[in-house]
Amino acid sequence: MTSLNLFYEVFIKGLITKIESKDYYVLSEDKETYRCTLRGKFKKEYALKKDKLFATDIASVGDYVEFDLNPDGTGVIHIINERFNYLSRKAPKLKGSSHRGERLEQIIAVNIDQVIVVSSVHNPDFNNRTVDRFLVGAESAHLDSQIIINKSDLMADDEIIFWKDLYEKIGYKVLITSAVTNEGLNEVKEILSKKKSLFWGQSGVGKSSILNILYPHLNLKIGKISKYDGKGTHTTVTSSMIQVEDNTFIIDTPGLREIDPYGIKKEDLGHYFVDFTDYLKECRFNTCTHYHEPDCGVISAVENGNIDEFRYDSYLRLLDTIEEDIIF
Ligand SMILES: Nc1nc2c(ncn2[C@@H]2O[C@H](COP(=O)(O)OP(=O)(O)O)[C@@H](O)[C@H]2O)c(=O)[nH]1
Ligand SMILES: [Mg+2]
Ligand SMILES: [Zn+2]
Repeated sequence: MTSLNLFYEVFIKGLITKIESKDYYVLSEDKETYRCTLRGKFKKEYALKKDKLFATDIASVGDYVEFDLNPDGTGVIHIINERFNYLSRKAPKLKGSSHRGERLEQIIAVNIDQVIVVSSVHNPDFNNRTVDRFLVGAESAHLDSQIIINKSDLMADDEIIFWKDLYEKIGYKVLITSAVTNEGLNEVKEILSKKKSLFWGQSGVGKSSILNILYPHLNLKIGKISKYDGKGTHTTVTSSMIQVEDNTFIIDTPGLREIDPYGIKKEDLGHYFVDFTDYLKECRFNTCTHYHEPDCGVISAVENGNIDEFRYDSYLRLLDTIEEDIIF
């Protein structure tokens, strides 16, 4: 007897929102979260190239996937869709060794609509270099970013306005906020609406406080410094995506206090300072690093006030880090 083996596979579509060890939490279109594992072929791919891959290369927070269900209600991911963008950083060194294998780039999250760089005016003090570092990370991933300057209740207005003007002149939207007086929070909610936003900023600037006021049901812990667990293992840097409203997601990155943008070459760094771009074509050398070279358009622009000195100072600091850390 012949039997026709009709092979129907009905997959459920969803979004990876959290990863814990080998468990992938997938939010389906019907708003249920399923605990899933990766199908064997993905696991094999990972096992074979373990020294060259991070698990997040294969499946990361923000990936759109398709899975089917086991009888016990858990799922198995069969399809991982192509990513339209990703944010990565230079992987931390493992204890007592060099970087893991040859793989230096570690993916933090994928399919992101915008980066929200969160800073504060005091406690911790506003640090323009840190803000610039985050902006460069976002620019190098071709992601839009906006800036929040929080704790406005702790500082006189003129100092805050100085920084707001500086960044708005460059082209970034800047929101001044306070989780104490609620200044600016409605505007924050508006820019987050219907998007996937990655919240990026030092510990203590007020990210959780702002989110708790906007979305009280989140009940995030305040004042908890999400510590790197000290072991320096790569698994500690797991980001997670929280659905705060329909189609509105926040990507939280605990433990990711600082970022080392990955793979930026010295001669490319200037391209990620958006206020430099008009002047780059005036450099005599196309490999100009805008540091010591003659006939540099950027240096001229700093000298005649078209590029802000604070930004140029940040640029030089970052250029230094690249020289020390990245081996070509
Ligand atoms: N004065 C003041 N304190 C704030 C503000 N936002 C947060 N804080 C305080 O700053 C500390 C760190 O806040 P938290 O939201 O945990 O920061 P996170 O690490 O960025 O998530 C807590 O003690 C908060 O109460 C603000 O706008 N003004
Ligand atoms: Mg927090
Ligand atoms: Zn130059």
